[in-house]
Amino acid sequence: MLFNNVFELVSSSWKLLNKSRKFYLISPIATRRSLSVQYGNSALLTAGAKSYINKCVSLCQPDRIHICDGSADESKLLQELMLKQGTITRLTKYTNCWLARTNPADVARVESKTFICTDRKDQAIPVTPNATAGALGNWISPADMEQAVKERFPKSMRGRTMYVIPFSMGPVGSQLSKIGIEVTDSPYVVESMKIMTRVGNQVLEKLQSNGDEFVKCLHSVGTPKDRKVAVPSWPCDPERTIILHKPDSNEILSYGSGYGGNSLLGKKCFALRIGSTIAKREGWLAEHMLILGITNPKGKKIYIAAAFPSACGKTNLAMMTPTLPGYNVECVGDDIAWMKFDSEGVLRAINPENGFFGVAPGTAMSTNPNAMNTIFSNTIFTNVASTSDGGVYWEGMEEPNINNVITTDWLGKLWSKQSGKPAAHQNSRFCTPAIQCPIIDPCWEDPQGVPISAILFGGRRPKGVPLVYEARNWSHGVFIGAAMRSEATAAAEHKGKVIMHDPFAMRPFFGYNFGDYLKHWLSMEKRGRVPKVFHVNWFRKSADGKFLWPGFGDNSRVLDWIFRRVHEEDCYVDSPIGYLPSEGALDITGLQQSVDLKELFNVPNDFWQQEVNEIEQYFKTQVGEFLPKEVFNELTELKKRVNKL
Ligand code: GTP
Ligand code: SPV
Ligand code: MN
Repeated sequence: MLFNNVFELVSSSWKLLNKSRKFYLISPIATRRSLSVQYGNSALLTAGAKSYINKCVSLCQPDRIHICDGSADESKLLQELMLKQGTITRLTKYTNCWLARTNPADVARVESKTFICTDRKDQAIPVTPNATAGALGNWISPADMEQAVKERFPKSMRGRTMYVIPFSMGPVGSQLSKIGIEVTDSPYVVESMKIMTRVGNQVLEKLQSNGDEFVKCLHSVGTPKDRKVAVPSWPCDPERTIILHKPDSNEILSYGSGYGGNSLLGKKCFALRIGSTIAKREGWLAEHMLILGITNPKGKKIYIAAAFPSACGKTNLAMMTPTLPGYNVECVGDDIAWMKFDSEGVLRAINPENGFFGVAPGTAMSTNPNAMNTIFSNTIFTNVASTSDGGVYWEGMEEPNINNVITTDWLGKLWSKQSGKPAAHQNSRFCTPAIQCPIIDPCWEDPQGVPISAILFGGRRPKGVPLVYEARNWSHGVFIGAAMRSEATAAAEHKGKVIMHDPFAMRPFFGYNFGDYLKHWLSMEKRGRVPKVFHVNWFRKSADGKFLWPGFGDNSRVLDWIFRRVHEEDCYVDSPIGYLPSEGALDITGLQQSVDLKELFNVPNDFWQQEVNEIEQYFKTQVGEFLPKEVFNELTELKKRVNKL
């Protein structure tokens, strides 16, 4: 057990006792510090929780402990504190809304500093002679992880309060849900976790009855080695940031960053990386997918899950307003799906989250009115611009009054459109309760989950990839997921617009070897009735660089075709890459702009020959012997079909 080792290294003989809501840290070596629980009820803690907190206290040595109860009073307290520290400002134009400006060096996930720790390297990533570092995740040995922890966490919470956040991923009490405890020194993380997950005493009560099983999540914003905190209102240690996962013991340790997926550990770290390893063990799927319900004009409803890489349109699709008359879309989740076959062989999905941590730029009444109608109460905005009337602003927001107010950009500097600089950071976000979404699905908290009829894969493909095509069968669908590529976005540290491989939109989020992940996906066919699989691309561009497809609400036209295919309507034609909508099958009646359908559905020979070669090269160099033969066979078949083009 890594923690025990670290614990022993730091101070083997410290003990923490719980006496009538007080912790006493007792050291037999002279010093005797008492550590008070300044907030919360420690009597509710299970033995396992106490022991974990004990270890975190010994390691990080905070000055105070705060056990979160998830209440509104607690939020008030922490908001006041963050106001005083300058971490947030109040957005007076709205109700209970806040703006945080981060250290400009801490604005996105850092994939290169994110590691999976297993005994053997090939348990975490495919090991091949020519693999590119980080292409399918990063591995760290147990010894190196221990060293990394030892170099960063000891005393990292000195002078700070340690917050203990008991949280549930998924509705409390659902068979599909899992519990975590995040220990952090950031009140911003506490308030964000209270939006993004279910936090509070009900979770501790559940722990009492579930065998005290929880994912251990330790987070510290840290302090730079030279102790010079560049932005005191947003402490962090970008140089030494590291995000560590130990699937064997369900542990996460994150140091140095307060931002998004680096610090809200329920999200990518737990629900995807640790989640995917638990899912593998228990026979289900933890995926980077939105979940939506769609009802057709006849009143028939299906649920769809869709995997697009970060900043590629999940939130927008999950909340879309269909332009196709008679259709209705409802939102179950916008980022993560946990899916499991029930006893009848139906694939059921829950959204393990409780809120949306959505990309702000581009969010507008014209593109995503449901998001706009969600986010102006009880929301924490991060790195957007603010206006002198107490509001927010970002690129694409369509703010008619923007010229009548003074705007301050995400860096805290006066801003004007003429400056040519973006007002909001490209990866600026809103953190908002899901329940406020006007189209939240009536079953979004159903403990059974919702039945999934179709799975979509997609990405930003400016060239060659049609608007939509359907997989021939399950293994072809798994191949399409494995072969996914997309333009890099600002959600992580990647620069430029290179087309990156991002299989299943999970490249940064696999908790175990991608080859084994593919085998697990292939095995689903034996477990129940698998959904139909599709690939979509809203982002194809014309020669002059304009999007060929209007996207957003008009994506309902694609969902309509998918809906009909799920019901086996004969509205497709075969193509080398999969099934395409047959002539006239894509409903474009009432489309506001003229669309070059020929270009949008073109499958260019030279492009696909190149694409196939690229996929082959990728599989060879990055996945090697770990690639299941079924997936290799799909590639061979595609190659044959494409070469006949
Ligand atoms: P993460 O939260 O990082 O996982 O991102 P996401 O997949 O939820 O992406 P999101 O829906 O926030 O979209 C990211 C960006 O893509 C926003 O700026 C959107 O405006 C833009 N976008 C989303 N859907 C479409 C679309 O159909 N067409 C076009 N052109 N842009 C879109
Ligand atoms: C993503 O990058 O896919 C996100 C944002 O959803 S973060 O929570 O930072 O991972
Ligand atoms: Mn995401």
